[in-house]
Amino acid sequence: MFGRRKFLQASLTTSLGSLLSNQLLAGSEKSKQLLKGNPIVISTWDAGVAANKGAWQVLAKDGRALDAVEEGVKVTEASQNCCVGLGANPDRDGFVTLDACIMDEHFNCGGVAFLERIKHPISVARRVMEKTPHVMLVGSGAQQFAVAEGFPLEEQKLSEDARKAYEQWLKKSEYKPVVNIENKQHGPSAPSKLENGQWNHDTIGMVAMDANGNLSGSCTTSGMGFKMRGRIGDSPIIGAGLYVDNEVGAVAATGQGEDVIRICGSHTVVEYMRQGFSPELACKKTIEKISKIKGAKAREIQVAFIALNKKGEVGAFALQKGFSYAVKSRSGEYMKEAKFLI
Ligand code: SD4
Repeated sequence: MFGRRKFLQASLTTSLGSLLSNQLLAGSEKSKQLLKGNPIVISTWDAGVAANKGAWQVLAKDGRALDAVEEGVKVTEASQNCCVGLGANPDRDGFVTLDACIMDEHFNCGGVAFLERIKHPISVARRVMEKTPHVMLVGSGAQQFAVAEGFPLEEQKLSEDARKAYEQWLKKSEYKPVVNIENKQHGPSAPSKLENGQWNHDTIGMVAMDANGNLSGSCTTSGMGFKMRGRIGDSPIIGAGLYVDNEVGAVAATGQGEDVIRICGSHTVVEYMRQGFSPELACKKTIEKISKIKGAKAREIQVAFIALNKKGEVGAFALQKGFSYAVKSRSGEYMKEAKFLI
């Protein structure tokens, strides 16, 4: 097994890519061999640490990246947190609605959006990919499909944390269903930040390379807290919240979904990597694009990308301070605060 010994000698914070970069001859058979046996996974935010451990159960046994990214984010979906899974914050009508998507090394992809009462939307997204001729199912149709596939329909009930957060939010919100309500100038809006100072959204995006050098990715979220009912973010949309091109790299997004969608964010990062930019620079150039479009309003939002290229190099970049990501490989694991633009 090439590289395992060398890899184990590397420091925890050394990326697989920089370790191998001098030895790789891009595109050669030799380089493909070198990547074999060196799986790596990267995911968003603090919850990424536990999610990566879940993914590692698959990757460590030389399993497929697709299985790893599903198992990994299922850890977050099953945990109690503000922003992923059924325990998360609801929409402004008090219902938790979930978005997710998944993509493999062959451009197969599946997504679900506005899905209610299903614990593991990522697994439903995978079923959409594998068992239907479609890429995306939403709302009651997605739920109907999930139930037909044997996913239990969970009770429609807020977690204790979510109930408290919602009650708190309702106190200050003069709730009115207004078109473009997320835009502050149009009326009452969910705050950009929660009372504890955290961004009022979060998600788990994960990309991985397996022992065969194949890439896959997953993304799952409850979306923006207290969002308008029916609102769908970037997370279930292939090319926006997630994109995988097995010849180039894999990317996931987090943050203000609307601003990721409008530039097909994850796809854009992949295309920058195709042009030869490192994962971090590719993320940075995409963030710059968003910042340019938003102008002064860029300060009101957060957007971040994580990226993994075909050489096993990882990188990330955020619009604002405060985004961190988690990486795990055979050389160890670490959390890192991403560089940011403004
Ligand atoms: C969304 N990008 O719904 C997703 C989730 C999120 O930080 O807010 N992530 O916009």
